Amino acid sequence: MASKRGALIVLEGVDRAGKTTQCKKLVQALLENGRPAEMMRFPDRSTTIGQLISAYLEKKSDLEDHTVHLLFSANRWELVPVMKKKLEQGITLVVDRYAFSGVAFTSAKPGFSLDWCMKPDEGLPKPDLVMFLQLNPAEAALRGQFGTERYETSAFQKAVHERFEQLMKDSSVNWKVIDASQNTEGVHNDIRTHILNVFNEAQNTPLGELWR
Ligand code: Z5A
Repeated sequence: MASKRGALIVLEGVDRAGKTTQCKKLVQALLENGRPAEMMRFPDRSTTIGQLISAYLEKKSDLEDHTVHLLFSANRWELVPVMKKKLEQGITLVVDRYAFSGVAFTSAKPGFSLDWCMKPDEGLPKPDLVMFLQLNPAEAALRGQFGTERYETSAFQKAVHERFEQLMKDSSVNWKVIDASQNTEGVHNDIRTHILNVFNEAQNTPLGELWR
């Protein structure tokens, strides 16, 4: 009998919503419960493509907007074989940002439609669950000043948030909204209630294709 696949769980949200904190906590909790799990993050700055993206985000280089969008997508596609292998091995992947960030950030720039932005990521492994960590800008500001990377301004983050709201209307994706203004444990507990059903579903259904 084929082994049961792992679940693909994505955490999304605006800047400082706590995605990285919660991805780490979730992986730790899953491991403690005896469930094989690993964290991934996008962009993955360790690859050759990821290094181009990293230099762009750090404002060490400039890239044309369509080009950088395609690089972010390519950075996901280059990791698809690794993701599929791990999922087939029964490892659950907890992913810090995915194609939804790709679409939300580029489509917040002038002249980009959601449709155009979604195309390059069509067919990626479809997450079994996407949790959006909801945090308003005033609460995010309490968590510290913006850093120095590209996109870290309040006007741009507001536009990104609006694009996420549009993406969340798509019922083909299993979205859950989490109140990220709670303390770290409170957010973690909410996340854990949402993942209860995901494993059964993942084990009984093949991995889907995003936006297809
Ligand atoms: N981008 C793109 O344009 N296209 C794409 O396809 C993709 C991404 C995938 C990557 O940034 C940038 O690339 C990002 C989107 C764009 N640009 N922006 N903005 P990154 O992934 O390297 O870094 P980040 O995602 O921007 O990190 P973040 O959003 O700033 O942080 P976070 O992961 O959501 O939060 P955190 O690191 O867990 O916590 C932030 C702080 O809040 C920290 O001090 C914590 O201790 C604190 N924190 C966390 N949780 C709480 C709670 N519950 N209460 C109080 N304080 C908390």
